[in-house]
Amino acid sequence: MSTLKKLLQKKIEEHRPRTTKLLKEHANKKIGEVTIGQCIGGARGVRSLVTDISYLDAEEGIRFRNKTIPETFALLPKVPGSEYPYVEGFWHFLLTGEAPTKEQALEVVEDWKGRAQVPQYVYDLLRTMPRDTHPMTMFSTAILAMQRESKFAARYREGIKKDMYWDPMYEDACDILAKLPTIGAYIYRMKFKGDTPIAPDPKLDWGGNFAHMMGQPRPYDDVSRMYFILHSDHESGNVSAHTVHLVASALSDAYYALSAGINGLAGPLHGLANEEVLRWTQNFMEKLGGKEPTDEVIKEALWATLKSGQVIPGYGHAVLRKTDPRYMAQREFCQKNLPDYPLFKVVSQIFKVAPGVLMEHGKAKNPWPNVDAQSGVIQWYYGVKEYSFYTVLFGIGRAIGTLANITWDRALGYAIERPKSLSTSMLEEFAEKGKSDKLADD
Ligand code: CMX
Repeated sequence: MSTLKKLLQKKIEEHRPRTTKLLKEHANKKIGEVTIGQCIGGARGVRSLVTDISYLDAEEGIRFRNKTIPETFALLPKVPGSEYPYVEGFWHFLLTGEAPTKEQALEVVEDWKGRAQVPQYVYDLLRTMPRDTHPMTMFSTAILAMQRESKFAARYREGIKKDMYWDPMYEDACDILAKLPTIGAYIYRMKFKGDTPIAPDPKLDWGGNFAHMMGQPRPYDDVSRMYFILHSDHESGNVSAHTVHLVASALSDAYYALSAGINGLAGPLHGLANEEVLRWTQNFMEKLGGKEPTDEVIKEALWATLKSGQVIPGYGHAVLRKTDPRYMAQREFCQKNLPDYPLFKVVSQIFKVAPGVLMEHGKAKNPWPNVDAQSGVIQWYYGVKEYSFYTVLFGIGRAIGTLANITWDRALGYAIERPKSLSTSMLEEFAEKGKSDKLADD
């Protein structure tokens, strides 16, 4: 058993009594109430999920295992010659809550290399799809197609005990993660680079290998490491994370669950917003025809978008009420590496103008930018200009957090998810009388 898996097993065994005690002794303690607004409004703020892997504070933003983004980057062993950590070490950290030593991170690097071979049928399948298929559809299909490899599904069929479910779930998670950079880069080069895939380099780490297979020189390897870590996890209630958790709660394996989560990430209100941001900004710059944009011109363009009934992509958030620290981490990267790049300047100018416009518009509860407002500009600068690919990058990152979560879901024996629905007439009764006669327990 690998060092990581042994440590994970120890952490699981230490943690289980906490969950058991909560369920046995405190199951009926209240932690919140549900309003009609929450019932109709996407369960916003309903406390009904549990994860110890990340926590999203409305003001502060995300913490991974109780560490802020800068603390996380500082804590983890760095790839030699690089300013960013091994993504493999971050996986160790997310799973166990302990920062790995360099040796422990390297053990994961080696483990994943042994699992990285993508089955030929995945390439064959991708090649049969029309070339104009969206990269997210290809990505999700590739993951789903590999379901036949699932160790969880095989062990379940054989009759594995419930307290061991986490073991094959962990194995599936590692098998999938090891392959995702190769699949992502293959889709990119098949679709956008004249069908010229680049074979992985066995000497490189996960992030470095992705950059290599994309055909991108340094420092794109650091961009990849930063990007994948920043996008990994954002609590359990966002569409992609929640979908993965929900599907896995039916004991569907990690392939089914992740593929479903990727489909949720493909929505324009979620991950696809990073594609939309670039599309919006490029259209805007094209209309300017090379002229330097003034704040006034940007304001007009933002209002035109709002008046046409569309959202300003990259702004707003269901939980956050301040600028997303993931936005800030990427902004700092841009300030250091591409301070004078015209597209970055426009994105910065939008940052100056858009919150005021959204406040005046008066609808969005959060007028500040989220992660998606800043990520595309970095890709564009380094030559990855095919913005329909950007959500695949998000998806590779998001797999890390969601797969860590479903490994723990199985370790702690979380139940199949099944919230209760009410009818509109029941809600109307609650609105009028504070209760519903149709519900026996009210
Ligand atoms: N531009 C215009 N209107 C916006 C807005 C934006 N950026 N953000 C929110 N609003 C509107 C909503 O559409 C809603 O309008 P209606 O009352 O007409 O339905 C109103 O403001 C209230 O919404 P909210 O409570 O502030 O936001 P929600 O929790 O409902 O939605 C989100 C959150 C992210 C979907 C929304 O802010 C949005 O659509 N943003 C733009 C898309 C985007 O950037 N998504 C990426 C989020 C991060 C990620 O998951 O990757």
